[in-house]
Order: sequence, then C-alpha cells, then structure tokens
Amino acid sequence: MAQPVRVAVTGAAGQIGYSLLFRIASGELFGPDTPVHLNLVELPQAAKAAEGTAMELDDCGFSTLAGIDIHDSPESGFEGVNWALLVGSKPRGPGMERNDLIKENGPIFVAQGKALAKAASDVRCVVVGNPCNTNALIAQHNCREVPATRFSAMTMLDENRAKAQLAKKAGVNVGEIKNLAIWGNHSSTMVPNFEAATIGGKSLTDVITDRAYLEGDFFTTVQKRGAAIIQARGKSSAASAASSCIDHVKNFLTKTPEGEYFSAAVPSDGSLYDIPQGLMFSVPVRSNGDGSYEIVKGLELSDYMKGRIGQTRDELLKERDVVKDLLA
Ligand code: NAX
Repeated sequence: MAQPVRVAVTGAAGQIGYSLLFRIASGELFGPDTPVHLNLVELPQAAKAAEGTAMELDDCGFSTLAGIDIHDSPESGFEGVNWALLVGSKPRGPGMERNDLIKENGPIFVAQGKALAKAASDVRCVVVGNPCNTNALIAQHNCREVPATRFSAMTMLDENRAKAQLAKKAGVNVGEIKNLAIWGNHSSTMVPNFEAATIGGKSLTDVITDRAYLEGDFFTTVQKRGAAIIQARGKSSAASAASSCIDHVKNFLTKTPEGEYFSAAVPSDGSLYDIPQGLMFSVPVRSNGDGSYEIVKGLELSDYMKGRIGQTRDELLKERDVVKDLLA
C-alpha cells in the first residue's frame, strides 16, 4: 500500500471531530487505496475523551486507517502531517462579544501556526474553528515556513446551506445549482452571490425571479443558519460542518470541472475585487487538482453585491485590527 497521508485534527474530542474523523478514516476523503494516519490533537483535559474516539475508530475496522496517535500539544501533533485541520477552539460564552471571542481564540492559533513549522513540507492547513477567517490569518502569519496559499478557512458549509435553500425554492435537486460562491467572512455578514449562480445551466435569477426573496429571506436564512440550528438542536452544527470540511478538502484535491468554482477563504493578494492584500477572504476558487488553486478572475459584480461585499470586507478589516498584535 501507498505511504499514509498524515492528518492532524484539533478539537478531536469535540462535536465536529466526532463526525469528521470517521469520514476521514473510512477512506472517503483520500480514496480507498490511500491509507490515513490520524493525529488527534486535544487539550490535556480532553485527551481521555479523544482516547474514547480513537477506540471507536479502531472498532470500525477501516482498512484505510493506518494508525492513530493522541497528542495534547500542537508541537507533537503537527509533526510530519500533510493536512492540519484546525477545528478546536473555545466556544463563545454567554454574553460574550465577537471581539472577545476573537481575542480569546487568537493565542491558540499563534501557537498552532508556530507548530506547523514541524509539519511535512507539503502541509495544507484548513481552519474551521471560529472566527475561522481571522484564526486562519493568525496561523498563517505565525508560520512563515509554509506558503500563505496553503492556508484556508472553511466557508463550504455556508455554500452548502445556500445551495440547499435555493434548491428547495426552485424545486430542483441541489446538484443542479452551480457557482454559488460565498464572499467574505464566515459570519452574519457573509455574502452568498446568487447573481452569478446557475440552476440546471440557466442563470439562477432567470429561474428564481423573486428578487425580494433573494435579497431578503434567502440572505438572512443563510447568514443566520448557524444560530437557527443552535436554537433547534441546543448545540451548534456538527455533522454538516464535518461534511463540509470533507467537501472543502476534496475540492482542493480534485481538478474543478471546467466553468465551475467553489467557495473557500484564502489569502488575498490585493489585486482582485478590491479585497485588501493579506485578508483571508472567501472567494470563488478553482483547484488545479494538485493542491494548488486560482481565485476566479473577471466576475462581474453588481453594485448591490459590491455593497454587500464591502460590508463583510469592513468587518474582516476590523477583526484584523483586533488581532494586529498577534500577526507576526
Ligand atoms: P466543541 O466545543 O464540541 O469541541 C471543540 C473541541 O476543541 C473541544 O474538545 C476542546 O477541548 C477542543 N479544543 C479547544 N481548544 C483547543 C486547542 N487549543 N487545541 C486542541 N483542541 C482544542 O466544538 P465543535 O462543535 O466541534 O466546533 C468546533 C469549532 O468549529 C467552533 O469554534 C465552532 O464555532 C466552529 N464551527 C465552524 C463552522 C464553519 O463553518 N467554519 C461551522 C460549525 C462550527 O460552528
């Protein structure tokens, strides 16, 4: 068999970890012929719970699972890994403001960014833990050994949520909806750009002609979906987040079909769509299939979309300002 792909997952004993690890171990992510070695990275107090998850992973009898290690520090947990999936972070406490959460979680991503220097030379890092764009920015700044383009933050859950809403509205299978990119921050300012999307090869706005719905209910449902799930379940999204993380990594590993794209927050080089240089900004992306990617160029944005994108850009600039002391 081939050499195992080594994958670190932080927050391995958490809700998302519990869904994500089994799908990686089963061979779904890297294919049935590629063995996977998992590094479960947790806080010392949650290492015991991670052991339980590791026992269950063993008990599944996945032939693609080459090994599991449990680590209570990123320094040992990231050693030699090809993929680092940074899921663990502190949840927002009652009455906590977003800026407080950003400040609380920032140091985690400083330490994890530094520890990525020990990863394999081809490492790719995906940040899921919130606020994921800004956490990814912090990790990237603290690991100059790894090219910035190897860091991304996950907005695939937002894309999947948006597609599901539009598929229901149009009465079509979700697979009919293409090129529904999320722009900006994974937060309530995110912008699902319905104007460029298609349904069954036709322009989405020719199929769903109710503009008031698209600018109103559609936007707010997608932007507030996370909160609605917490209200219904009493816990935040977990299986859907794990599933979208699988989609995110697969999207980067697979050559994107001609004429299509997907959403991911990646570093801006400042040359496109008035997005300031360096921000981790969700944009439409095409993968070359070898892990490298390009941001889709030349998309027309209406004044309406530019206005919305401006709001999410301003929010990300403010977040960057809050953590400026952590950006090496
Ligand atoms: P849980 O609270 O269930 O689990 C988090 C786990 O992370 C815990 O086991 C904790 O011990 C561990 N942890 C905390 N700090 C750590 C550190 N420094 N190193 C290693 N492990 C650490 O949260 P869960 O529901 O799994 O969510 C994880 C993160 O994903 C949260 O920040 C959450 O807000 C974020 N989400 C991001 C989404 C996205 O689309 N980008 C959507 C889902 C989710 O809300």
